[in-house]
Amino acid sequence: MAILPIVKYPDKRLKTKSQKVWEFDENLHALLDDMYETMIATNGIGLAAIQVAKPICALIITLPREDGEQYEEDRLEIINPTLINATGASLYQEGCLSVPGFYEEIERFAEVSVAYQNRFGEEKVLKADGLLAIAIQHEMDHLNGVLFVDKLPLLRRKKFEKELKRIQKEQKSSQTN
Ligand code: Y12
Ligand code: CO
Repeated sequence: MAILPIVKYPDKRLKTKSQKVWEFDENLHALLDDMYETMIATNGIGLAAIQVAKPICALIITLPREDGEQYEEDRLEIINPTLINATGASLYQEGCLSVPGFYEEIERFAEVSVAYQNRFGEEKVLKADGLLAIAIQHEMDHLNGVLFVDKLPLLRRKKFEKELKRIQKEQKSSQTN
C-alpha cells in the first residue's frame, strides 16, 4: 500500500470527467487500498480517484463513529455510482482534501439513493441520509469534475479566491524563510 499525492485546487485535472470502470481487477483493488491509506493519513473522510490523479469513477468514504475514530470495517467503496433518488435539502460546512484549509456551507439533498458497484463489480444500492448523504454527493461531484467551491455563489467564491491567494502567499514565504 502507498500514500499517494493529492491533486490540489486549482489543478485543472480536478475538472476532468472521470471514466466508467470496466475492469474489477487487482489494479483497481490496489488503487482503492492506496486511496484508503491516503485518506486516513490525511485526516479525510472521503476521497475520489481523480483526487489522486486517476480519472475513473471510483470513490471511498469512511465516516468517523461517535468516538471520533474511523474503522476499516466501515470503509465504503463506491464504483460507477448513479443517483437514483434524492429528496429534501440540508446545509453542511464542507471541506475537501483538494482544497485544504477552506470550509464553506453548501446546500445538498438530505437523503439520496445510489446504485453502484463494489470492488468485485457486484451491483448494490445504498440509501443514505445525514453526513453520509452529504459525503456521497460531494464525492460524486468530483467524478463530474465539480468541486464544492464551484457551487458557491459569486461573492462567496470571490472570498474563497482571495483567501486562497493569501494562503498561497503565506506558504511561499514560509518556504523561502
Ligand atoms: C462532508 C463534507 C465533505 C465531505 C468530503 C470529504 N472531505 C474530507 O475528507 C476533507 C478533509 C480535510 C482534511 C484536512 O486536513 C488535512 O489535509 C491534514 C483539511 O485540511 C485542513 O484543514 C488544513 C481539509 C479537509 C464529506 C462529508
Ligand atoms: Co472533495
